[in-house]
Amino acid sequence: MLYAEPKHTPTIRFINPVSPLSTITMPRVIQQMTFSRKALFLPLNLAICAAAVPRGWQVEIVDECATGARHRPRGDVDLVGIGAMTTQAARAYELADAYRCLGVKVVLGGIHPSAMPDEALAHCDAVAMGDAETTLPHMLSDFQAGRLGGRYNWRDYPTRPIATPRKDLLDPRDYLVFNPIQTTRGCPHNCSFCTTPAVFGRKFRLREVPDIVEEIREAKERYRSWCFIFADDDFGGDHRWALELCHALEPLKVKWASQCDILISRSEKLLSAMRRSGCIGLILGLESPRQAALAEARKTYADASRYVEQIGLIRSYGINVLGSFILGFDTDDWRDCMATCRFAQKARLCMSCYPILTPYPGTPLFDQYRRQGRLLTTDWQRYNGASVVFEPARMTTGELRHAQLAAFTEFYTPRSALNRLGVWPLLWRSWLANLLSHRGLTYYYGKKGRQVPQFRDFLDRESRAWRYLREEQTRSPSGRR
Ligand code: B12
Repeated sequence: MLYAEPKHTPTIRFINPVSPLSTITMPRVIQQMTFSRKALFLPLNLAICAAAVPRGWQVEIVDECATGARHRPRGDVDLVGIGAMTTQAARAYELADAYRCLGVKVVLGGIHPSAMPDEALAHCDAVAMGDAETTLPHMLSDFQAGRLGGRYNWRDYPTRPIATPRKDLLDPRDYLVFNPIQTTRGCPHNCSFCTTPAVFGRKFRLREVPDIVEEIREAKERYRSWCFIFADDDFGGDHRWALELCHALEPLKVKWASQCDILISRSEKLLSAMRRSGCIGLILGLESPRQAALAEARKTYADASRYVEQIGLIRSYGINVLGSFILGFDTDDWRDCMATCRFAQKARLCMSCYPILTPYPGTPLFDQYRRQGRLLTTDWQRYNGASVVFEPARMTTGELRHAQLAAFTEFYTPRSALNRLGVWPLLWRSWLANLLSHRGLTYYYGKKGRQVPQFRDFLDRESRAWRYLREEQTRSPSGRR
């Protein structure tokens, strides 16, 4: 009697590496404040990779940010796929090396390997540059034919539509944001610090509207989700398409927030449709209230002198504005950083953030600082927006970091929140977020026995805060100056 060999179903394991110095790994205090959610965002990149795997494969996702433990490589799979933003690169390489020692083939993908394919190839068998929807099917068929290797660049193949992520492979209880949804990909602008145009080009891609509606409908039914984050670079990159999407969202009766550019304020028709479709907030990449800094960042489409008016217009449609600023441009000194914080307060932003300028690999800024010999480190873990990894022009590294911390603490004081948010109408979500941010910051400094950083410390270099800064600078590898 002849027995047929049982058919082997190949297995691919996708891994989201932990990144201890970044906000994707939640600090314990935030875990406690958020009903013990383990990670901030569901790893959308890997859920989409899983959706791009052809039939006939078994797929699993390991998210180190959610398991809370470092994954121990095991040789029980056929192929491993690891995704990485820059802060995750070191751990991604460590995992890739360990799997290859076990004889398991590894592919690396995501933003960092796309920007640094040669560096990544030293740790894996093949690197995916750009969209998994386009590259992964070719990689898997090459793997099965025994010829997997080298670079798979999405630009070399016909582009495929943005896939619907396999969220069923992850546990909703682990994530604060379980339903990030990508509605567009890419960005039509070309800012010098931004990875998106540098790595994915400036072609702005739009997802099929019925696919987005279906993903939301399913999330409502299956996970009882009612609030969604559109994890786009620029939701408003194409106003006509955004309008079409808003009309399709209206009957779903959900709330949503996204990220977009200030040019959204040009179209009141769109703002009104956004509000009707459930938009409650927008993150705007404002970068700086000074035109000189915007010019330096090649953000040529933005006019800082109109920011207050444009923000006011967006807010008049009942849409909250979270402003994202960058500190550390060559034209910034500490007083400019303070002016940025004061601007955010004056513009009555509901929330704001102040990452330190970071020259991500692949960007024109990275090339410029490398040419100028101003990169202080290529320890990618520190490319997290909270470390100074380059030589600033008009501040020391310590001053820049102190200005960032002062901006955060001064923006979120209860008095600042009262001036910005008022008491009526009660913006309870914004109030809650502001109070939690303030509480988190004071708890952090209290626990460390540190004085809360303020801008006035710059005037008193003998203060306790300043002494701490000097000590920290001698300890920190990037605190050379
Ligand atoms: C949502 C978001 C976040 C979330 C968390 C995201 C997460 N995954 O946990 C939060 C708010 C926490 C966050 C924080 C930060 N973020 Co962020 N974020 C985003 C945003 C808007 C969407 C991310 C996303 O889900 N994209 C959707 C997925 C599907 O896209 P993708 O990751 O590119 O994946 C595709 C391909 O790359 C590829 N792929 C990806 N992985 C793999 C793996 C394999 C094996 C294969 C084959 C293919 C593959 O296929 C995928 C599908 O096509 C992006 C913008 C963007 N364009 O991605 C910025 C972005 C990723 N963030 C960025 C930055 C700078 C940060 C911060 C450092 C900001 C700061 N200064 O504080 C922090 C820290 C994050 C960190 N890792 O340290 C940069 C990353 C730059 C870089 N070189 O790493 C981006 C690109 C923004 C930008 N335009 O510069 N972020």
